[in-house]
Amino acid sequence: MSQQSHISDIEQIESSALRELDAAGGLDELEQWRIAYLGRRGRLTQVLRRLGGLAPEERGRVGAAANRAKAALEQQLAERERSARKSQIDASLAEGAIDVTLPGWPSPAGGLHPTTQTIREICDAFVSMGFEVMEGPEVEWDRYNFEMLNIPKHHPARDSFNTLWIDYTDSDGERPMLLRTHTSPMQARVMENRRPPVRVVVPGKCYRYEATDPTHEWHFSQVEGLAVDRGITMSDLKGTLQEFVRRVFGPERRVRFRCDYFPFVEPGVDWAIDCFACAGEGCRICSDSGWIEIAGAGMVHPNVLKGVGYDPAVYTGFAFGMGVERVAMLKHGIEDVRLFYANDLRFLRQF
Ligand code: FA5
Repeated sequence: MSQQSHISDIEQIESSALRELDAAGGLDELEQWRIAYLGRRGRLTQVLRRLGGLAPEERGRVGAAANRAKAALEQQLAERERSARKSQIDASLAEGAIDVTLPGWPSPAGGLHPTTQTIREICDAFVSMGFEVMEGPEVEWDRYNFEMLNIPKHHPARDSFNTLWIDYTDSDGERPMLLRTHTSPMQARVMENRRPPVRVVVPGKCYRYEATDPTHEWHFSQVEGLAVDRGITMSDLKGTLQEFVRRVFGPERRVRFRCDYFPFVEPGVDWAIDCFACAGEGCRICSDSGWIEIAGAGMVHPNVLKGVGYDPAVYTGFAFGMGVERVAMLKHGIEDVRLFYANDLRFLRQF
């Protein structure tokens, strides 16, 4: 092929390219055109590739003609792409013009779960009475959940905690780990790590292998309270809990302390408030008793104090473990504890 025929080949490619470019419509067609002429296997690209095979004296002129054609085609393509993009934007604006009078999309705001709100309220009441707030592990050792609370292995009191054990066996063939059944293990953990005076409240989740009913869930929350110092008596316990009820429920609520047994306190009490639904008359919610128990409490047992290295002849203390959902039920008149974790937004949105 002569130098002249190479050049006329290039001119032909250029003029047919320009004709086709004129006829090309939107961005898709322009892209097809680019691939056909300027792409890796495009017609003009092939010519440029063949330049290397030409004699040096031909290569200069043919190369210059090819490069000029390529620059011209690229420039035309850029102009056409610009105007195609503009028409596309104009069309989509015309089609989806914004109507500023339409209402916006609602963006629902989340809220705190009623359990979280109640934990905060309970803790605030105790913080204002000089307690500090701490947290502890939900997966606990038998040692803290039972042993250090004066509940040795094979003690019948273990049966009152329907325990969920972790499937892990130690070298003695024992299962030493569980989902804590109450927040009381934090009594031992706190006292092990500090000297009196101690005044803490510990909110957290607890788990029991429970047959559920309107006042029993298999997982629920408690707030543990612990105060240890010289000269603390049962009156301090009663006064503190009575003041808590006054702050959180108001002065009209009736409070009942009744003897109860927990191995880690002596004496022990169950602490109840009159039933919100029947005002003490007796109904399904309070099992016809007129009272709803919200906490176990008592004076810290001397064995528990000894176990953490406190001298029970010098120090005394009180402790309580309060059911958070039960407090929320009393405050808001909720009839079934199972509503808390059923994930029904109709219930949750009310708080
Ligand atoms: C205890 O858990 C003791 N650790 C409380 C305690 C602490 C006593 C310190 C003495 C000193 P009890 O099992 O009664 O006790 O539970 C305490 C409170 O947790 C109950 O009064 C109740 O309000 C709540 N509670 C217990 N079990 C459930 C359950 N299955 N569902 C919902 N709330 C529960």
